[in-house]
Amino acid sequence: PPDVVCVGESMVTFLPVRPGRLADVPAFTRAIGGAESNVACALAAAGHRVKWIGRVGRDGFGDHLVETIGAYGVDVRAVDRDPDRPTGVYFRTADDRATGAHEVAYYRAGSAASAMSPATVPHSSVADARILHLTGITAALSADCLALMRELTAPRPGRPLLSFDVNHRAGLWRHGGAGDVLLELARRADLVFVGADEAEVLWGVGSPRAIRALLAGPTVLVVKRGAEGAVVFERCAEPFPTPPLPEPGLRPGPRSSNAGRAGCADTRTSADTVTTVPAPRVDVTAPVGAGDAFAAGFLSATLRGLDTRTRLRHGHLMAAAALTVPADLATPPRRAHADRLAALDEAAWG
Ligand code: KDG
Repeated sequence: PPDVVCVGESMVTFLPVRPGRLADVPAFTRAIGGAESNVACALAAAGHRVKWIGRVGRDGFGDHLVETIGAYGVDVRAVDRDPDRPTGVYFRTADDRATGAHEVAYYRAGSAASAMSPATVPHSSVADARILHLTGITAALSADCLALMRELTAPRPGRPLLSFDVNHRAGLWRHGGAGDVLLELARRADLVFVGADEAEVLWGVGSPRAIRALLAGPTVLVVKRGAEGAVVFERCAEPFPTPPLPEPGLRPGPRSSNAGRAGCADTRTSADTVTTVPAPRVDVTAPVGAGDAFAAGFLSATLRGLDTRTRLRHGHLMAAAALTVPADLATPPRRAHADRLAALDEAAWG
């Protein structure tokens, strides 16, 4: 069975050959995008068993996505092919060096993935995983996709640990509703990733403690604050209902120091443990994909049973790799290298 199942739309991404307005860019290079498959690829590269479930067209771009994501070692056998609807694509401009502004042009309305529904991704297709990873992007794609998200996030016995990245994409929510829908879904998850900036836009709260007050349900809440680092609130050192098993062939890292501490049994009333880790300083080429890489690093270290601080460090390290390339996906540091970096004193990161 897979360690992680990721469900969501993947798209062929077109990156500009030079900076400037979308109107002026003369040519684009092809890459792949899609927040959930980005997480899947990074997790597979880190040595985990991962399945990606999505829908693509029965077209060349669909072939490209399935083949490329499969080449990362992700199980793509459950990807549905739509003979009538096309694979989604999107174009982006380079970030303005001074302001970080960029343009995104999605061509995904009516895409094969927008026709995902509770019928196309039944519970049985995700039930055997240890973690189900979803993002708020899927909720914005269509009414059927929102119904799918509600179905997959509904509490039910035996549901895998639910990991949810809020991933607010303003361009997909032009008709409004993002704040309410994303809050509803995030509150149903066990583990939530959210940027302090997106929480401010969505819910008018930007401080980590205020975000935690709003999102009190999830056992683990990760608030990302860009270059300032990330803070984790957790009700219990181990977010898994059962202790994580070491991966075959993987050396276990440092174990959670406060696993089993009093209060873990009642995750709703026990006090939070708060852990903050600064981000390493990197020269940013493009932030796109960094959030997905962060989630993958954190989930990878979680699956390995590493302690909270080390989970955050692996998140930052994966994100740092993604920040230094123009595309979503970077070659992540090899596990042994990442473990050595994660063991360094944080003062050495800056
Ligand atoms: O996180 C990166 C994604 O934003 C990018 O790959 C495209 O999935 C995407 C989206 O919907 O914006």
